[in-house]
Amino acid sequence: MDTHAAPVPAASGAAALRDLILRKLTYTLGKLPSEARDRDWFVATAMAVRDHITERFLKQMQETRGREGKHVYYLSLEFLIGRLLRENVHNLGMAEDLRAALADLGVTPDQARLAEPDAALGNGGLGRLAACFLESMSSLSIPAFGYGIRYDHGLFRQILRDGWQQEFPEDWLSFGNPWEFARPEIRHRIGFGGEVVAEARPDGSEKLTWQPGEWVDAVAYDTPVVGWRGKHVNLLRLWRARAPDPLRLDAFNRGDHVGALGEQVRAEAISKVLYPADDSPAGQELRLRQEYFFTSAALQDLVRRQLRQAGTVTTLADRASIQLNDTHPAIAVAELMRILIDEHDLPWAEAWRITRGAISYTNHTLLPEALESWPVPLMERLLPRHMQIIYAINAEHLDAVRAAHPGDDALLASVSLIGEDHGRRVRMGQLAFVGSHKVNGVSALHTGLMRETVFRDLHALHPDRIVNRTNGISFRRWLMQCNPGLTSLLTDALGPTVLDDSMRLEALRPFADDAAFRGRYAAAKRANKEALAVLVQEQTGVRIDPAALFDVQIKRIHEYKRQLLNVLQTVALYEAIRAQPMRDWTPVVKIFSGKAAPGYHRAKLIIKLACDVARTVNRDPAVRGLLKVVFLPNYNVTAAETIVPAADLSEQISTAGMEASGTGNMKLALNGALTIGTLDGATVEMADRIGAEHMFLFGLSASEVEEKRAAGWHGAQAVDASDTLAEVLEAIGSGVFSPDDHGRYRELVDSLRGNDWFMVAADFDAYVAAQQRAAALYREPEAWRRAAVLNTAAMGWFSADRAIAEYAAGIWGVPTAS
Ligand code: NBG
Repeated sequence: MDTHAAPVPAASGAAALRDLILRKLTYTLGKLPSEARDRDWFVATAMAVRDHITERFLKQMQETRGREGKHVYYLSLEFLIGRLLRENVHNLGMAEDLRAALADLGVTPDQARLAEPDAALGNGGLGRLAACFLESMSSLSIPAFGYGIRYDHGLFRQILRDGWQQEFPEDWLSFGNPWEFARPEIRHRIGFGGEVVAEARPDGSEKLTWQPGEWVDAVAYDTPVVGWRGKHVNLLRLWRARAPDPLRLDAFNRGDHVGALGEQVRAEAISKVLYPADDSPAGQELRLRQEYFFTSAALQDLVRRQLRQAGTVTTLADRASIQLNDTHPAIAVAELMRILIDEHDLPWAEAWRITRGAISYTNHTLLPEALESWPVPLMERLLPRHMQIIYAINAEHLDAVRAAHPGDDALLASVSLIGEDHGRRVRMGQLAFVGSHKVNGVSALHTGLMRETVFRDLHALHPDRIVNRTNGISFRRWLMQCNPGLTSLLTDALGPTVLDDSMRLEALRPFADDAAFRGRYAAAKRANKEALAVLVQEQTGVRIDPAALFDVQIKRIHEYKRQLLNVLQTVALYEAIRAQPMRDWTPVVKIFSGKAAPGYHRAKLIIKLACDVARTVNRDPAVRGLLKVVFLPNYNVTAAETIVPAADLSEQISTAGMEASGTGNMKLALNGALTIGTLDGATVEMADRIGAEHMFLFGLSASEVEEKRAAGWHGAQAVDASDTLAEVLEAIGSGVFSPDDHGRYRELVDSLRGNDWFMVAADFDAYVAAQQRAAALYREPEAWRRAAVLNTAAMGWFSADRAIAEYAAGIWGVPTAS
């Protein structure tokens, strides 16, 4: 047989696609069309589409064999993928064929599409960014692998029971995953625990080797990621944890049926759930096991590829760029050193040169609680050899600092990889910084703050290391697929090349002054709002009027994101309408959606408050037709795809200095929502491009927040100065919205009168004023639409393609083909 034969082509055209889907249904699923459910149609369709992707992938492999260039390895504990059918079909240019093929089979595209589970292997922005980035790497033909964990259960399903968040396990894999290839033959052994033993080399020197006490296997599952116009395919390789032995047969035969499975359960717990609660020591240990598990599997995998392609590890840094998505994979610094030194016998200095040359690190937050550190005793027990290596890296690092700054003990303590503040802990941010050639923040403001705050001293020692890479979003998913109405308007106006080069959106500016275009733009928005109104009614039973201003806040629930500020303003508006019902009010629908971390009680209380306010407001005839409030449960990528195109107003109201970038801000503005926001994260750069006059900016700046905190700010000062705020807090605190439990929000309200850490009270009046400006502009529809068009026009730069091209050029040193 000719082993170089080309792969069998997946026939193209609607009729061939129909036959392929039917074959999948018949022979892979074993079903008759008459018995097939929507889910079966989805699986059969996905498998047919996957054939097309696979064909391209195999051809590409064949064409590049023997001359593989540098690869990018994107290591991320999270990939918030969502559904893939529409994205893949769209990128392959198969949408029309598929519609015709399914129609022939008596199925609508939506029947198949809506049956796809939402793959939620991430929490929020960080994981969604990783998913957008993978798609852009394929679209720019950058050879890349995404590496992560194939969690059995992704982010929990949120149910609101009487306004309280409850978490239920999510089950995205229960009917199989038609996008992935299981690769049982691609398997790496991951060690834990045990001891380090010293042996003498023939030359008398000492060689240290790790003898783990426990092994877990990492098994690969590959999901192909096809880029725009089907140009290039990369793999997302997710690892599943398996025990090397499926059970202890001796114990089983002794009758200990449960104990015989103990090791298997312990091993497989690693890939069981996304983000296990880490408020217990066992939870912390599991989290560290997850991080090491996938990092080690990824590094073993890429080193094996390096050896296969180059025959030596010494050129690894020329052939591999390893991007650490936050500190979760930061143990890579020590693991790569271990592999190079212990397994490939490289001298320390050379191993260090390769490690730093290959690795780079993205920081995604300055919040102290999110900066990872691991107790030294836990590291010593779980990863003893890595702990030795970290000590050795630290010794060398501190020697260099001492030589440059003799006697500066405070500096040494600040830059050390080991922190002494809460017991001895390994600081993963510092480890990632020291082990990388580039460290990046995700917006200009955030990068500046990294240099001034968490990494100030390290930055002074290595002034060229920190660079900025402002985030971007996939325009394919967040414009073309989720908003086909607006997209066809844009291609009509600007030509189809706008689909390939988002900067061409700039040419939309003159259309802002074209009344006929504005009319079409408004009609597309209106249709999207009607679709959202249907979803809202289905999910909450509340009817909303698509003519009203849709004011949207969708993101994780967190005090710094200040959903609370939005709720307070809602209450203020509610009371104002009740007091003066006859005024010329702008009808508003407040739409909230988002999940709170299961252990974050304050965030859950804020959800409850939003729901309590919603119930009171929606029942009150005095505000009927003027104000509605809804909290949509179980926010995920799929829900966002309906909400984003329908929003009029985008809430980006974080305490300045605390949102590293934000990416929802970009999605919403691109789809023509006007931003009400603080000068935080990438919203600052959006304002530079959109023009502050087409946004509703308000509130303290990051430096003003710092100054206020330093001066001992107390929210009571703001309450004393604002009758509106005082009344709102009085109403909430006294139980107007919680008649069943008057005291429910007393403590929450007290915290605003107290140190008001998130500056909710401090920014309240300015926010209310900004909301009034928004409501006033909405009453001038032509002016509003003009601003909306200008928002869309200015957002081209925030494409993930631009962001990835910047990583490629300045961090990875790989070429891009767009
Ligand atoms: C988040 C930030 C966002 C940012 C995303 C992606 C973490 C740790 N950080 O502001 O809060 O947009 O990362 O960079 O999830």
